Amino acid sequence: MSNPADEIVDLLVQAQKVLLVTHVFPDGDALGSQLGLGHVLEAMGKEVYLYSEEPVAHGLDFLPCSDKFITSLPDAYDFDCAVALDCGDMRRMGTHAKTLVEHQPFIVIDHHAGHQDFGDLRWVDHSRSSTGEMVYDLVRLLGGPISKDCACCLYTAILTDTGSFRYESTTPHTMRVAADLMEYGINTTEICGHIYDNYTKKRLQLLQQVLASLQLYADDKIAIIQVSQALLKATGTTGADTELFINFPRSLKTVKVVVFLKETSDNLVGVSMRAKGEVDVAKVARSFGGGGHINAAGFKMPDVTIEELQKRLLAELTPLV
Ligand SMILES: [Mn+2]
Repeated sequence: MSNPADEIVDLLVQAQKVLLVTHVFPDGDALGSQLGLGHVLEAMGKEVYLYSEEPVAHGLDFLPCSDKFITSLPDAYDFDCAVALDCGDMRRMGTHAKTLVEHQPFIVIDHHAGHQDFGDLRWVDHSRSSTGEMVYDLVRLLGGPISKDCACCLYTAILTDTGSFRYESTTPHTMRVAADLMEYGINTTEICGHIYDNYTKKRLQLLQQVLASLQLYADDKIAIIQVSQALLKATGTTGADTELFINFPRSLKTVKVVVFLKETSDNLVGVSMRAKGEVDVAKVARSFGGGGHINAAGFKMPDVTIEELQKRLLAELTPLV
């Protein structure tokens, strides 16, 4: 069987007009991969369209060309190929997922465990730290030029999806790719500053309140935090401001699982889970209709209160820790 990465390279070399998409509420890996590949394809003389349902959120708008995204699909839908990056599930592409995936050929590059197959040509590797790491290897095969801007995007993708090279998915290859990207003259301290030390006062005050909601169970092995719409309103923040908050309870020595319960504006409760070691939170997320990685997963549930859902989750999680 031929390597899907080689087949993707063949398609991209031939293509002139390329559409790049990712998942809704895109994170560093999603946007970094999309932009990183976009920079290379553009340098190869191709016409590149970067699609995202929403404009790039504050915090990731330092990424070079993050202002180039289109938020609606062009009328003339005549791309030579479309590529979905970091999308574990077709539905995660958002409102226009069905239209998007009808495009042929539709290429998928992803590293999510429990990836739901879609598209025509898939390169899915669960062992990879990030889609950014895969895009780097693809770009090497493609032989396209890596600019400093491209290196910044791919480095950000890898940095954010590995929790700053701390998660188990970080391999020697991940570090070599990061080292190679540093050779292009990117300022990694500055990138870390953009990612980690870029809070607004409102956001820090929101964190203060969210951490005040901390509850510990099962001999301090399960930590639960939550945020309500009322709290977002009171602090003048949005759901996007809670990004990475889940990592704070993770710092507790005894903790094995962190649950973050988020009341969303559309009357759903969003749940993010992070685990250390052997606890498989993706399995738990799947039993609630969601998905993710073994130690980073989530789901959304309608018609339920935070309290009810917390009770049900504790029943599932307690035997696992
Ligand atoms: Mn990712």
